[in-house]
Amino acid sequence: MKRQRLLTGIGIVTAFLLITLSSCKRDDGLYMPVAHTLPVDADDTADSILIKAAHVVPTPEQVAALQDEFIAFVHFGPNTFTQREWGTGREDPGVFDLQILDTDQWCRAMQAAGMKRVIFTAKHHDGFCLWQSRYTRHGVMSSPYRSGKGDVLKELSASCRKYGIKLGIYLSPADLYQMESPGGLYGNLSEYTPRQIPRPVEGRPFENKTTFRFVVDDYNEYYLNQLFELLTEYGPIHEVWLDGAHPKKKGGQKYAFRAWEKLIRTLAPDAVIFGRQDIRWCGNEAGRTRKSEWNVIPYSTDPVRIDRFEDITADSVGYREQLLQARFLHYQPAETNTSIRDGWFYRDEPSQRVRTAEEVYDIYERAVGGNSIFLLNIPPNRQGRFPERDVAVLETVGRRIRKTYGKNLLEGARGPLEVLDGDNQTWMLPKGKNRQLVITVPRPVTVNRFVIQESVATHSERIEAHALDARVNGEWKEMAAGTNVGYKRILRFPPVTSNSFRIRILRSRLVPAISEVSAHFDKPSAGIPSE
Ligand code: FUL
Repeated sequence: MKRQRLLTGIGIVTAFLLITLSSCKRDDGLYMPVAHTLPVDADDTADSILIKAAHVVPTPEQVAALQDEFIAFVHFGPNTFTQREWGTGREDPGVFDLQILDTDQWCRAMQAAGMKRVIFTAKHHDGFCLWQSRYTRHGVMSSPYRSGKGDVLKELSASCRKYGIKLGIYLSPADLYQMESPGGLYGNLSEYTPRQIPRPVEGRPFENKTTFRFVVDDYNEYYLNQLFELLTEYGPIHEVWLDGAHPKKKGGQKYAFRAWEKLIRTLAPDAVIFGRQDIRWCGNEAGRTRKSEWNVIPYSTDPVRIDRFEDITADSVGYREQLLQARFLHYQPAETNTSIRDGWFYRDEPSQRVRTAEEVYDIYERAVGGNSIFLLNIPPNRQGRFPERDVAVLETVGRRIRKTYGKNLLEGARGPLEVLDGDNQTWMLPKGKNRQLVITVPRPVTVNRFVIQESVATHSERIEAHALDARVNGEWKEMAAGTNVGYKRILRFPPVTSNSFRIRILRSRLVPAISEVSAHFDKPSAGIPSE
């Protein structure tokens, strides 16, 4: 729970009030602390549940993940060479016939696109390890790459440092090699006994001397030992991606997630965990986004205690009506994950379809501008590089994002915009029907995008419906309407020229707090809807 206290639902008499949150309190003298998870109690009413929902805020690591906005996914491994999507676990490590690798080129392309972090498949479902693990021979150590001395993750980690990109790891819980090979540890029905993590390996000491003791079975010990290597020897790790897919199952293998979590929180305090309570899957792999992507999510059991998270795939999640059924309210942003290519792994040229820059830019605006994180996969080819076609798309998309969003056309505006800069500065919109922000710029501007952000870190997400008007020929004309806002909403609409704009809040949970408003012009292009 955060110590910060905040305003809960009092009416503000003045129209636009700049406040510093530390000075906020309710007029009845009561405080309601913000939290990342809040229980719904038996005596809660519909109103008090909504007040609670309006106090559920992200952790600092979730805020950082949201602010990274556009991030990269890299699927690489034996599948790149066998041209499969799912390996079998019975591949000879020799198939990973990598001769050259250029992770600097990956990072340059990510940088050109404006991506801030990358999640790398250190181990996919086939169990092949792309780093020099002490705990298996099934990986780069048995491949031709640098005569078995290569370490793909180490090279990527060095490039990330060089280009200022944060690193995350995908360590598939499903492991077909450990399932299928003689003596494999996955589902081997071994006993749960106390084990020391990391298990010492002769001649391969760890610099980090932290040790853990967990009661786990063989596969969980293996997984924890590998997590220890990844989280201590490859620079700060910002995300641990726990994939939910299982090509096969064996022996009723369970995952000791609470032990994994303890190890991750201790060794990688900046990391968010995908697939568990920190970040959720958006529910599809096609780049589709929901009309309203709420991040305050209803749970029937305490998300801080459960270790199995069901996929949330429904069209509507976190609406008012759904919150009223909740036993717990929890902040959990979605990642919109999709691939730039048809499939997660590189297959071939030119038949493997690559998304156009138009498509990627459209998903960017819907995902980032729809309160989620955009995780785009770019699979390296068999020459260890991002393919040229994919790089061209990333460069075009990055240029367009910078061109459109790099400049706020409301600069120099009169009124509340003057007080927008700085931390903890927020517009609290007044209570009642007349909640609106009027923004006037000195000279008319032509715009077709508006960005609105709520102060989610301190005031949660509260806006449920809003509209944008522009003053044209002395009359207000509605240009766009949307539902929730949260971390960020991008409104897209046909170009309009005006020097006065108005944001109307039509429905909200408590008094909404807006931290940022900006207007932009995106050069219209066929294929991207203006909505
Ligand atoms: C899925 C996996 O099965 C795919 O291979 C891919 O890694 C995707 C991102 O997640 O669950």
